[in-house]
Amino acid sequence: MADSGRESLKTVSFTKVEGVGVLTLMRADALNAFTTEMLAELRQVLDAIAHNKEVRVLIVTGQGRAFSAGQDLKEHVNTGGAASIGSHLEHHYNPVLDRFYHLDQPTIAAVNGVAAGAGMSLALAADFRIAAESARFVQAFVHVGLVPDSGSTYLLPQLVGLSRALELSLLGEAVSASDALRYGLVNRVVPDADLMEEARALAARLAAGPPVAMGLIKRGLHRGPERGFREALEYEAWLQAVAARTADHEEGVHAFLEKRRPKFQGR
Ligand code: LHQ
Repeated sequence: MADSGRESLKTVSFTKVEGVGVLTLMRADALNAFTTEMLAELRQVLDAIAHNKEVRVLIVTGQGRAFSAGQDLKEHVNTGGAASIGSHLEHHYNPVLDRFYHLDQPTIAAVNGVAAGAGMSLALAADFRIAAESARFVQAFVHVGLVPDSGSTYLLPQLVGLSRALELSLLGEAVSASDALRYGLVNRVVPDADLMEEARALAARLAAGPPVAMGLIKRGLHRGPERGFREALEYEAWLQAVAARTADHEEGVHAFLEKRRPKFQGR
C-alpha cells in the first residue's frame, strides 16, 4: 500500500521510507484528539499496513505539541456521545487498538508531547515508547467521570504494576517523561529535537530484523502471564516450529557461522 488512500486522508498522514512507516496524527489544533473521522482513517491505514510486508516497522507520532489528548470531547458532547459510548468504543476505538496491538510489525510510539486518555492508551499499545523530554502521560479518564478504555486497563498494570496503575488511573495526575521512564512506562527519554531521529534509528534496527520471527515473538509475549507455564511451553514450541521453517532462520544461522550480518527477507 505504502501511501494507499493517502490523498484522501485528512486527519492522519502516512509515509514509508525504506521499510519504516510513519503514521502521524494530524489534528494539531485540537491536540490530536480523536474524532470518529480520525478513528476511521486510522483503521483504514492500519488495515493496509497489516497486509503490507513492505512496512517492516511502524512509528506513530503526533503533529504539533501533543501526541494525542484522547477522545475529542467537543465531538463527544456535540453528538450526545455519552448515551452511545459503549457502542462507540466497540465500533470505532476497539478495532483501531486491536489492529495496532496485533500488528506483526514492531511498533514504536514516538511520544512528542502530552498523551492523555485514549491517546495514552494508543501509546501503551505500541511495542516501544520513546518519549520526548517534554512529553506527559495522563490517565485523564477519571477527570471526566469515565474509566480507562482503549486497552489501558489491560496494558497499564502490565507495564507499571497494579499499584502504580491504580495510582495513575484514580488520581489522573500527569506523569513527566522522566517519571515515566522510572515507572517503566517508556523505554527511553530523548531531547525533544532528537525524538524522530531516535525513533527512526530504532526503527532502522528493527527493520533489519527477521519479520516473521518478530511477529511470532510479539504473539508469544502478548499471550500474557495468565496462562500456565505448561501452556506457554507448548505455545512457544508451536511458534518456534513456524519460525524455524523460514528462510530467515536459515539465513540467520548461516550468517552466524560465516561471521557476517544476516540479510533477512521476511520469509
Ligand atoms: C481538547 C481536548 C480534547 C477536545 C484538549 N478534546 N479538545 C472514549 C470514547 C468516547 C468518549 C469519551 O472518551 C473516550 C476515551 C477518552 O479519551 S476520555 C479522555 C478524554 N481526554 C481528556 O479528558 C483530556 C482533556 N484534555 C486535557 O486534560 C488537557 O487539554 C491536556 C492535559 C491534554 C493538555 O493540557 P494543556 O497542555 O494545558 O492544553 P489545554 O488544556 O490548554 O488544551 C489546548 C486546546 O486543546 C484547548 O482548546 P482551546 O480552544 O481552549 O485552545 C482544549 O480545549 C483543546 N483540547 N484536549 N480531548
